[in-house]
This record gives sequence, C-alpha cells and structure tokens, in this order.
Amino acid sequence: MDMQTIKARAGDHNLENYEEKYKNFNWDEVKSNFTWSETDKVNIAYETIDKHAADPAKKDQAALIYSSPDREETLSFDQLKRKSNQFANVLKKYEIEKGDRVFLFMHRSPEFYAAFFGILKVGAIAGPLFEAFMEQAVRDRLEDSEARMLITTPDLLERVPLNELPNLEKIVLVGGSDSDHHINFEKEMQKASEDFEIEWVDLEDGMLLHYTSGSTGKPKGVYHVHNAMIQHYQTGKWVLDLKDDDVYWCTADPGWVTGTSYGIFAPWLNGVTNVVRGGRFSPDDWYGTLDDKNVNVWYSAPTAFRKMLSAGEEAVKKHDLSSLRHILSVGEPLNPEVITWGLKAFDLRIHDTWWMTETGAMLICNYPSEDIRPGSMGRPLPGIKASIVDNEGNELPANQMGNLAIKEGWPSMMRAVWDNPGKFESYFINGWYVSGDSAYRDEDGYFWFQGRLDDVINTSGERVGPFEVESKLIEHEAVAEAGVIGKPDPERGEIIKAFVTLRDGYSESDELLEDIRQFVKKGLSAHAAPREIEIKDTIPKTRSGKIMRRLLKSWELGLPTGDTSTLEE
Ligand code: 6R9
Repeated sequence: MDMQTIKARAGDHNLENYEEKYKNFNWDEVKSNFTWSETDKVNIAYETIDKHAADPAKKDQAALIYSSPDREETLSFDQLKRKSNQFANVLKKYEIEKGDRVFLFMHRSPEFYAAFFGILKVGAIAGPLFEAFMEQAVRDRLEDSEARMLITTPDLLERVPLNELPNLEKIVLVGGSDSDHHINFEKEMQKASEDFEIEWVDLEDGMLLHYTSGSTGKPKGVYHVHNAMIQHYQTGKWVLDLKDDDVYWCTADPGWVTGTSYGIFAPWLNGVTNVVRGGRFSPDDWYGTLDDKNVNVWYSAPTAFRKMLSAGEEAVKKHDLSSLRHILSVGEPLNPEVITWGLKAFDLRIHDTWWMTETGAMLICNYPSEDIRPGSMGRPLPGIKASIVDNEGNELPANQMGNLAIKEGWPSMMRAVWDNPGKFESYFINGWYVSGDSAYRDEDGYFWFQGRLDDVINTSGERVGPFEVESKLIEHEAVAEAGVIGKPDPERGEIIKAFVTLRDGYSESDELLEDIRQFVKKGLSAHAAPREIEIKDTIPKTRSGKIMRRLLKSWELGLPTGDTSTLEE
C-alpha cells in the first residue's frame, strides 16, 4: 500500500530516536524525579504544586491562567499552594480523612483547583463531575462512591437529591450566601491557615474516581492511585513535548479523564503555565484564547477541531497564532481531513493520541519527532506493550483486525472498579487488558482504530452508555421500551438515536418526542439526550431479552442484518 506520511520537522523534541534510546526503558527510572518523604512516601499534589512553590525560580511563575467571559485570574504556584493548603485545612476541620471520597460538582474556576488539590493534600479521593450532569447522573455517582462531601455551587445544588444520599454528610457551597445551611467556602477559606502539613501517602493509595460508561449497567467508578504520576509526568515530556517556559492549554473539562490527567497533572508535574478556559465553546473564543494567551502547546479533541474547521479560514486569519508549536488530539478517531486542515490553518501537524479513562494516561501516540500516517493513532510509548489479540488473548499478526489490548502493568492503570471487582476482572484476558476497541497494527507498528466492539456511543468525544439512556427513556410515562444506538454524524462523530415503543394510550406527535428528549436531558445530561427519536411497534430483542442494538443500527444504516438467530419471535 502506498502510505501517505507527514514527515516530522527537525527540532529539539523531547522524544527523539525513541526506539533506540528507550529500548530498555523501565518506568521505575522516572521515580527518581519525585520527592520522597522521610517515611518514603509521596503525594501527587506536592509534585504538581508545592514542589514548584518551593523553588525560588518557579514560585511566582503563573501556574493557572483562568479565563472566562466574565472573569480573568492568574494564580502563581505559590498562590495555588496557599489556597489549596487553606482548603485542606477546611477539610480537616470538617473531619475529612484519608481515603474519603469528596466530589466536585462545579464550573471550572480557580476555586475548583484549590479544592481539588486540597482534597489530594489530605489524602482523600477526588471525584470530579461534569457540570452538565442532572439529578439521576449525580445521584448514581454519589451513591455508588458513598461520597461523604460534595463541593458545589448554589445553581448546581438543585440537582443534588440530598435526601436520598445517606452517606453525603457535608456540602460545601462556593458562592453561597449567609442563609444557606451549608459550609460556606469563602468564609471558611478566609479563616483557614495557609500552612498545611501534607498527608504523605503510598504510591498505591487512591486519589481519583472517574465514572465512565460501559454497555451495560450504571456508570462505573474507575479508581486511580498516586502512582499514575509516573506516567502523567513522563507523557507530558515525551508526548505533550512540554518545555519549562511553555504555556499549555488542554480544553477538556475535569469531569473527563483528559481534564485531570492532562488538564491538571501532566502540565503541573512538568511545571508549565496552564490555561483554563471557562464558559461555552465557540470557535472564535477558542482562536482568541490561543492568540491572547500565546499558547505553545494545545491538547483538544476532534469534535472541537471539526467545529473550528467549519468556522472557515477567516476565523483563523483574524488571529496571530505564531506562538503555537504543538497540537494534539484525543477522544475519537482523528479524521485525516482534520489533519489536512491543521496543516493549512496552523502550519502544524495534529498529533493523535489514544488512551482511555481506565488506562489513566496516554498509551499509543504520535510524537513530534516521528512521521505521522494520517488515520493512525501512532505507536505505543516506550515501556508499553500494545498488540492486537483474539478473544482468547492470543496475539494476531500485522494487518489483522482484532481487540486492541495492552500488556498489564503500566503505571497509570486503574487499580479497581469501585465496589465492583467482577467488572475489573472482566477487562483482562491472558495477561492483556482488553480495551473494547477494535484495531489493527501495520508492519511498522502503527495502530489503526476501527471502532468500538461494544455498544458504547462516542458523541462529541463523550462516552455514553446506551443502557443508561434506555433506562431513563423508559421512566418517561409514554415510553414502554427503548433501544439506543450511536448513528454516524460528520461533526459529532456519532449522535444518539433512540428507538422507542409507546405505552397504550399514547400516540406519536412532535410535542411528545420533544418531551421525551427533554426528559432525558433533565434527568441525565444534555449530551445523553437523543437527537433523534423514532417510534417503533417493537424493539428487537434476543431470546434472553437483550436489546439487539446491532440490529437497530443495521436497519438505521441500511446494512445487512447479519445473524439474527437469537432474535425473539
Ligand atoms: C481519553 C478518553 C475512551 C474511548 C476509547 C476509544 C475512544 C479515545 C481515541 C479514540 C480513536 C483515538 N478514543 N481516543 N478513538 N482514536 N485517538 O478518550 O477516554 O472517555 O474513557 O474514552 O474513546 O473508543 O476506547 P474515554
């Protein structure tokens, strides 16, 4: 096959000649970069913030540049250290202990970051939630994790079913008023000391819970430990190619693993200036952020790139983007068309990276020092063994499609699925972590994504489990049964399409369809609401009662229906 490649440009890249240089690389080598306490313990919050605050050359450097339509604020490493210390003291005052789950349900803001690091400094486990979540989504996560404390804002508190969460003892309100019966963030911060003795922990102690969707059941709590910092730090160097004076911008929300691993840990472990943009997405604002903040390294997602592409060339030309040196993408397949646009719009390549909530950090990537094959996710990092395996966990030869799998044991791997050991075990076959993605590997070791093997939907880069949406749909008074699929969409990757049957006494109307849509939106979140709803007489099911989403999809796309032998009469 005549393979199109885009050559690497000469430059001083952190990861050069990697195959030769890192042939015998071992992740343990990275550990010497960290500060070990007298008792041989660590804390990722120390490595990200306090360490730089203790360095006279770095302490006054901007750590966080926060920018939203109504607020601009910059915090140095020293300021961020003091604020997170204050919050850690607030947590201590309210008896939050090591290992407790403390959730954050709030908009991106400087307060979010102070609270986040405060949680890690006391050795508790942080659970960041998307601000778009509605009542059911919030309840499921707080219930499953048995969270003791929630930090939120008055507008979002309305979506927290306080009476139904017996473990949730304490609410901290950011921007609350005197009449609230909750802990007032601002008042407590004012009273709290800026000094705090960090809780030193073991590398294997917990720090983060990210809930993510599978094809069945409720969302699962993916549990990460401090040890992940080894990979966050090193991929920040190798893949983000961060240099000491860089201004870096990751567009992801901290409710998504990209927003923590690469919106918080990787940049600050490497001591760079981190831009956070609040507010809604608009191509013009985003080009403006790249320009105004002189962003050097930018990590975003195909769905955003496609929207920026659609905004046309004029939108790009209005801005001076000469600071930009390196662009990366994650979350969905990166269309070759977007890479072509990147070359035109920025005169830069966009580097695809592949990983998952469960993997905690990047695993298969394109590097600045390597040629890119548009459409490929790149090659495994040094220290990572990736392969294509069959369903028994046997490796397949090049160019054969199968399960994309990673040999167990990389530093940032999840350590558990919260309260669900069976689910955790089910990811592994024969020593391989099986991702649920299908792919193949070419002769030169580049990996090519083909699709999801389960029914998980990827809409605008967000993972949505069909089961969760179906469960919500059938709570609607008019809906009897529901089957939900991802339907290919040029801008969003996939959109959610729902097939429903109606209960007796209801008939199809535009108002009813809109009402059902709004019901899901209000119950779960806007991104989980089906953009299309189609009424059916029956929903196809297997004899064991499982919804045959594959069949719904084939019907929708006009494809052959394949094996329907298990279809219920
Ligand atoms: C970090 C993140 C994971 C799933 C993954 C895959 C899809 C992610 C991709 C990609 C094609 C890429 N995915 N990166 N597909 N090319 N570069 O996205 O985590 O939200 O858990 O999603 O996303 O299907 O299995 P998460």
